[in-house]
Amino acid sequence: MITLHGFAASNYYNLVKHVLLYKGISFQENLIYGGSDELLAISPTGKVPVITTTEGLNLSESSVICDFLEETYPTTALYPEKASERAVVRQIMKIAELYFELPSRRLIPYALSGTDAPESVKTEVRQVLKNRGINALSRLCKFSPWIAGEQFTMADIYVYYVNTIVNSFGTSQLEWDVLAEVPGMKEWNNKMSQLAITHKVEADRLTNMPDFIEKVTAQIKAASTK
Ligand SMILES: N[C@@H](CCC(=O)N[C@@H](CS)C(=O)NCC(=O)O)C(=O)O
Repeated sequence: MITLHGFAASNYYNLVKHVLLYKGISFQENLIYGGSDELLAISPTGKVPVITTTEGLNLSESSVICDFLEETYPTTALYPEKASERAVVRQIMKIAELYFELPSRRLIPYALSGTDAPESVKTEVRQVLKNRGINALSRLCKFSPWIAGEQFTMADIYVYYVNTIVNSFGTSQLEWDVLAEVPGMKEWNNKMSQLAITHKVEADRLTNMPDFIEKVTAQIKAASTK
């Protein structure tokens, strides 16, 4: 059986979990946080998520895990059959990661420590979100009804969990409803949030949150006393 290592407060962890649940793959979860030797033994970057496959291979990087799961469990396909259409799905995922997720992540330390990000950081983040993320996703996404068109794909799952970071940290630190800038995205996001699997993943996230916050607060305290 596959083991999914990580913690449910992580959006990357949750997107892989959503894929596992969607495909009906049996898996068990192993709660593990960043910074532990146990994690470094299975994840070269010390980040989650990691899966241990049925052959005992440890694999990290969420998009790589998504591809592995698709190739190993092709039924209930999450990529289109045509190579060009698959590439478009991956293009949406990559752009969302680079220009939505990563700039928004820069705001996480400020939000978690209850401080306001410096104006210079906010300006940079706003620029990447607008000039790259919003503009590119507005051109690429179809929302008819799914993000890449008629078929529900990996990009629907991937971008939904990217958006949890954009929504939580972009919106709070920048006071800006970023998703509203991409025509059709808010309605689609809302539809995604109502799926049964999303509800299950979200319930587990809420259960893990207090433990996660305790860990992060302890880390922030330890770093400030060094
Ligand atoms: N590019 C990685 C990013 C994973 C990532 O940033 N994970 C965070 C949790 S959301 C993490 O493990 N943080 C712990 C740390 O950096 O020590 C992926 O796609 O899986």
